[in-house]
Amino acid sequence: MPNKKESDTTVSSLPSDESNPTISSTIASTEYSKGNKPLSSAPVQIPISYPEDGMLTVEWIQDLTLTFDWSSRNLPPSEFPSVFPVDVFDTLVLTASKILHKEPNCVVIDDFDQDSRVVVVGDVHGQLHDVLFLLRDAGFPSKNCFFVFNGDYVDRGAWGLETFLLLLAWKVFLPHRVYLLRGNHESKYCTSVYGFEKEVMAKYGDKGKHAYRKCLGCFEGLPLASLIGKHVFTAHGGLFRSVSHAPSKKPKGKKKNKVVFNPETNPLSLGSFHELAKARRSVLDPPWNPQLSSNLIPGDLLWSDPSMKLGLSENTERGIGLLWGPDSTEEFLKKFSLKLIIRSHEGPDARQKRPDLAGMDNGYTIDHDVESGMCITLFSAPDYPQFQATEERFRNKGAYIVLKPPKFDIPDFNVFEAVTPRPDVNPFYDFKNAIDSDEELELASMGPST
Ligand SMILES: [Mn+2]
Repeated sequence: MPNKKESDTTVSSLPSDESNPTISSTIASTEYSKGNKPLSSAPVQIPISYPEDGMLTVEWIQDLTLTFDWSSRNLPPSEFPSVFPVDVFDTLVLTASKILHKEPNCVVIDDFDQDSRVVVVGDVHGQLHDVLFLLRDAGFPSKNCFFVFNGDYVDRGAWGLETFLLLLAWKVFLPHRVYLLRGNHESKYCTSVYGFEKEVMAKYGDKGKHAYRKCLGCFEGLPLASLIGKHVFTAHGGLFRSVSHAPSKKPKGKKKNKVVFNPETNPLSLGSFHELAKARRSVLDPPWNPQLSSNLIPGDLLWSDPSMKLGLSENTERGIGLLWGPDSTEEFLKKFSLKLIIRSHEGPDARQKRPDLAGMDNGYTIDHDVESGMCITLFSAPDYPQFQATEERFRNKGAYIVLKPPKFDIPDFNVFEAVTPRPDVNPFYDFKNAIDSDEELELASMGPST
C-alpha cells in the first residue's frame, strides 16, 4: 500500500476477496474499550492516507471499513483526525462531489447482464455497524452488484460522518455501480437539528466548520431519484408534482420575477420525468412555501409520503412535499410503464403516528398494491433511532431489497437485525427533547423560504 508510515501500528493482513470471512470475524471480535482504558491497537495503520496515485482500491476501502469500525469502538470522537485527517477528508469529498455533481437528477441504472443484481437500501441514519453488516450480508458492490442508496445517511445515529465517508469511498471506487441519492436529512436544516453538524464539529474540532461546509456542498450534488432497469423508480420521499402550469401574474408590490402559483387555478397533478430532469437540485434546503416557489420538485422527491387518501395533496403534517394515494401510484406506474416505487423516509416512529399504514417492524411495508404494481417503503436502520427518548424502543428490523434478472422488477426483501451491542457513545443532539420524527417541522423557525 502506498503512503503508509513505517513506524505505525501493525497491519493485519487484509484479504482482497471482498467476501472473505476474515473481515467479519475481525469486526465481530473487536473489543470496545471505554473511557481511559488503554486502547487496543488499530487493525490497520492510522492515520489513513489517500492513495498517492489518487486511485481508490477495494483494499483501501476494506482498510477504511476496519478502521472506522475500530475507531468507533475505541476512540473518542475528538480523535477522529488521527484516523482520517482533514486533508484526506478534503480529497475524498472533493473527488466524490465532482462525480455526483455530473449525475442527472434521476440516474438511470440499466447496464445489466444476466449475472447482475441491484441492492436497494433505505434510511441508514449514521448507524455505521448496521451499514457494515448490510454491505457484507448483501455482498459488497462489484461489477455484478449494483447499489442504490435512497438517502438519509446522517443524523440521529452517532456515526453519520463515518457512514457518509465510507459510502463516498465506494462511490468514487465504483461510480457506475454505487448510486447515492439525496435524503431530506442531507440538508442544512435537518443536520443542524438532528446531530450531524455537532457530530462533525466534535470529530474535526477547529476544522469542524470547514468539514461541515464541505459535507453540505457534497449533499447539494447528490442526485434525487433513480430509474432501475425499465420498471423501478426510487426516491427518498416519493412522487412529485407537475410544475409546468403557466404562472399567474405577479401580485402588485411583490419582488419582480417572482413566480407565483395559484393553487386554486393550478390543482396538483403528477410531474413527468422531463420536469424531474429540469429541476434545480443544488439547493441546500428545499423551498418551504408552495405559493412562493417554482422549484418544488426536489422538496417533493425528498419529503413526500404515500397515503391511503386518494389523490394528491399538500403534506401538511410535514409542512413540505406531497401526500399521494393509491390512485396516484397507479397513475404514475401506468403512465411511465413502471412496476415499482421504492421509497424510504418513514421509520417506526413516523409510522406509529400513521395508523392507516402498516408499521415498520420489519424494515419495509407495501403501502399501495395496485393494478400496475406496488409502492413500497424501505427502511434500513434497525433498532432505530440509536438514541431513543422513551423507555420503549421500537426494536424494528431493517431491510434491503434485491432486484434480479431478467426484469429487475420483483422485490426480494432481506430483513436483518441490529448489530449489538452498539458502542456506548454520547448522542450529538438533544434526543430527549427533539421531536420523535421530522414530520413536525417548526417551519416558523426557518424564516423566509430559500
Ligand atoms: Mn427521511
